[in-house]
Amino acid sequence: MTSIHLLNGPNLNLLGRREPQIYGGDTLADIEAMLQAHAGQRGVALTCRQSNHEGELVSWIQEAGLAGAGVLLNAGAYTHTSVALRDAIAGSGANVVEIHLSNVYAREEFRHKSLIAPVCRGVICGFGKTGYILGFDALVALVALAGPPSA
Ligand code: CA2
Repeated sequence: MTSIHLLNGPNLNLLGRREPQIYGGDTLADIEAMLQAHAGQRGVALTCRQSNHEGELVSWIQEAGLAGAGVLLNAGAYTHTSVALRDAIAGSGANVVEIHLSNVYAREEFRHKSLIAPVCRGVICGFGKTGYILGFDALVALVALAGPPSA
């Protein structure tokens, strides 16, 4: 069975409580429930996790790679700063799709640079929670086409 791990990074546990004009009004639990329903319809196993800690995200990326799972990753602000996440993605062998709720290119300049994008299979941003569905479908297609990732 195809397996996808949804990993959300720092502060995304606050979704729905502040800045709805940027990130929408849904909570992270709402988004995870939406994606679980979608995964169920497609017969895909989905694991959802969130952490504010860089090292925990690194461990989860490694774990997904070892399990042969695809990773849907909203790394939050670590997107713009984390060499550790970049190295974890590059070293994991996992297919990783980077997603963002907001259009980071329409925001502050420091959000225009992603350290992880070059080692991800693709990037989706600016579509709000719909981006999670788009990224999920892209990952499922990638995993189906590619077969198991190389060790
Ligand atoms: O647009 C995205 O999904 C981001 O990954 C969100 C990050 C931001 O640092 C990235 O540049 C783009 C921030 C997530 C913070 O989420 C909050 C939600 C509600 C209240 C406060 C923060």
